[in-house]
Amino acid sequence: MKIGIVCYPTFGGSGVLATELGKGLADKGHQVHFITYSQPARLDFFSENLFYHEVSVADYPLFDYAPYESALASKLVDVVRFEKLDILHVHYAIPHASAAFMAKQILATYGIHIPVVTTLHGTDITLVGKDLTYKPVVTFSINQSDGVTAVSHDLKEDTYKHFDIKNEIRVIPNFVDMNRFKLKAKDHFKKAIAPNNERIVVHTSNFRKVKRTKDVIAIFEKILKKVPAKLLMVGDGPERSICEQLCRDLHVCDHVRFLGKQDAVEEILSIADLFIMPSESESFGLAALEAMACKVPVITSNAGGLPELNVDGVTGYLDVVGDVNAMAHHAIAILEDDDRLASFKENAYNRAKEFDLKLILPIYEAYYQEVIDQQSEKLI
Ligand code: GMT
Repeated sequence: MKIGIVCYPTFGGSGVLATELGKGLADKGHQVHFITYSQPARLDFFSENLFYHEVSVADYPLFDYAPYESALASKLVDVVRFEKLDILHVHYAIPHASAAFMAKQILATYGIHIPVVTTLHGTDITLVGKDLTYKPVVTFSINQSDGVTAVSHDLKEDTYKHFDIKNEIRVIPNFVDMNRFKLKAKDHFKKAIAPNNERIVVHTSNFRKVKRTKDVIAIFEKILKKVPAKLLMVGDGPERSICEQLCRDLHVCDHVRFLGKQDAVEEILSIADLFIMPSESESFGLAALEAMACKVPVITSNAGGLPELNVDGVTGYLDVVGDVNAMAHHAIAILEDDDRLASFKENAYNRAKEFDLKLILPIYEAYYQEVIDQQSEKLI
C-alpha cells in the first residue's frame, strides 16, 4: 500500500505514535509518505520505503496567522496525485482532519477518490477540540472521515459524549516497539545518577498543566522520607520552571535532575524503578506503556484511558487525580521491598507485551484495507 501519514512532528504522543506506525509499516514493505511541517522527531534515519514531504507556509505581511491548514491541504493534493497514494491517515483531528477533507474534495475534481482515516489521540477531543473555537470543524471533519479510530475506549466514549458523531469509531490501542523499548545495560549511567544504589523514579512529559507535573515533585518528596531515591524529570514545557521552584521550596533539588527533551528515552527508562504519570486527563498514556516495556512499574492517575493500560495492584497503581498521598503511599509500597518491586517489574513488562507493535500493526493494515474496500464499493 502507499500510505500518507499526517502528524505533528514533535515529541508529543500523537506524533511519536504516528512516526512509529509509519516506520513499522515501511518495515513491512508499505510505502509511507510523512506530510508535516518539519522532520518528525523519531524519523531520524534512512529507509527506502519512507518519504518525507515538508509543508511550508508562505508568509505574507497581511497574515497575522499564516494559514497552515490551506498549505497542508495543498501539499496533500500534490503528494496524493503525484505519489499515487492509496490512503491518507491523519493523526490528531485539529487541523489535520479538516485539511484532509479539503484535499479529498479537491482531488475528487481530478477524478481521484482518496479514503481518509482520522485517528483521535486525546487532547484533540478532550481539551482543544471541545472548545467552541474548533468544535463545529472537528465534528464535521470526523463525520466526513472514511474511517475513524480512537486510541482507547474511554476516548471513543468521550468523543460520542461531546460531539454529534454519526460514524463508527474503531478502538485501536497505542503500541510500543518492544525491540526498541527494552531493558538495556546502562550500569554506568545508573551509577552516575544513583551512586548509593538509590531507587530511580522517572517522569516524562511535555510539562503541560494537564500532566500535573507538580504532583510528581510532591509525590517524590514523600517517597524520599521513606526510601532513598532520585528523580529524573524528562521533557520540557510550560510547567518546568514551576516544578524547579517547587523542588527548591521542598528542599529536594539534590535528588532531582531535569534532563530536558531526550531522544533515547529507552536508555533512561532502562535504569528506572518506577514511572509516575499523575495526569488530569490522558487518553491512553503512551509514555507509561514505553516505561512498562522497559520493565518499569507505573503509578498513574485513574484518568481517561489509563485504567485500560495500567492494572491496579499488578503493573502499578491507579489513584484518583490529585491524590498525591495515595500515589506516594503506593510508590513507597513498590519501592521499599525488593521482591515486590521485582514482581511489579515483571508484571509491567508482561502487560506491555500485549501492546507490542507486532500485534497492533496488522490491525491498522486490516483497517486500511477495509476502508479502501468500502470506498471502492461506494464508487461502483
Ligand atoms: O499528552 C500530550 O499532551 C500529547 C498528546 C498528543 O496528542 O501528542 O498525547 C495524547 O496522545 C497520546 C498518543 O495517542 C496518548 O498516549 C496521550 O494519552 C494523549 N494525551 C492526552 O490525552 C493528554
